Amino acid sequence: MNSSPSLPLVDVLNDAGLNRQHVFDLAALPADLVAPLEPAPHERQLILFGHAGRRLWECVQAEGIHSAHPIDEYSVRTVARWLEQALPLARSRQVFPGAQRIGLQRLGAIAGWHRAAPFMVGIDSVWGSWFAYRVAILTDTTLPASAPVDNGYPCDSCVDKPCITACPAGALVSGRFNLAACNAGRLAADSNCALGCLARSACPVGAEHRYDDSQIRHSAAGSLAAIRRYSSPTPTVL
Ligand code: B12
Ligand code: SF4
Ligand code: SF4
Repeated sequence: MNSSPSLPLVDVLNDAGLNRQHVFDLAALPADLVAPLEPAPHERQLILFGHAGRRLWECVQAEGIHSAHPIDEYSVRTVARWLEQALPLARSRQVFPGAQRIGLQRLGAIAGWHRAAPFMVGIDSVWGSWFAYRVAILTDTTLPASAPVDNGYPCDSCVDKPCITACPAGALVSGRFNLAACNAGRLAADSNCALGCLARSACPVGAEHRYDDSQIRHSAAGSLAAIRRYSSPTPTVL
């Protein structure tokens, strides 16, 4: 359902909550997706690690990480540990999280993980929208490339589409996601979705995998801060 059978010691990743993995041959990916990563000649594959469901956040909490980006810190550390055990001879370079802009949802679409819900987060019939992309590395490995998964796409057969009516900003009503309306809705002083997308939570698919409230607030706070930076009339100097 998630795991790439081509990865050694995949249970280590699954147990750690990084329970979605996909191995891509760089040569088979669209050139414009790969180019920003500037692969070196020896870098032949991209391995993408994601999480689905609640396990990852439980592990982050259990490790008591209190940095500004606890999920990234945990995920990067976990992949590094896994690489040492599973592929000790591999040369690898982390490209996400990182400075490069990488189209994670495009990679997800190729892996069979991503088709967009009306609120633009990827969704499938197993996990609902409760999954995300955590780490991507380039490697010199020659692992078997993963086959795309097909967990089904629930939105076509969803008659009532409760996500659309749950959005207080009406950002989904036109049939095309209105990012400006979403941003304005979240930035409003009386917003009730600034720290958790009500459309996402209204979707019944994969509800059993819905993140813990503290994880929802944590992730939403990150995207809210990004929206504030984009919307600020004064450029933010980092
Ligand atoms: C910038 C960004 C945002 C911006 C705006 C998005 C935009 N205009 O593109 C803001 C800050 C608003 C945002 C919000 C959120 N984001 Co965001 N975001 C990103 C980021 C960093 C870059 C997207 C991008 O521009 N890519 C560049 C293009 C070239 O890549 P692409 O894959 O080809 O482009 C796709 C996206 O741009 C997407 N898209 C277009 N418009 C919008 C609008 C929104 C709101 C989203 C989420 C996607 C989206 O469609 C494109 C084709 O698939 C990605 C991570 C990444 N590196 O991809 C996360 C990412 C898309 N976000 C993610 C999430 C979870 C969210 C939030 C739910 C976070 C939260 N808890 O609040 C909210 C969405 C709330 C909502 N719907 O109301 C996840 C989605 C996971 C999934 N299952 O698909 C990603 C992949 C991050 C991750 N590590 O997993 N996000
Ligand atoms: S409520 Fe229906 S249309 Fe909306 S995301 Fe869920 S399955 Fe898709
Ligand atoms: S964050 Fe709020 S405004 Fe944006 S899609 Fe979700 S419910 Fe609508």
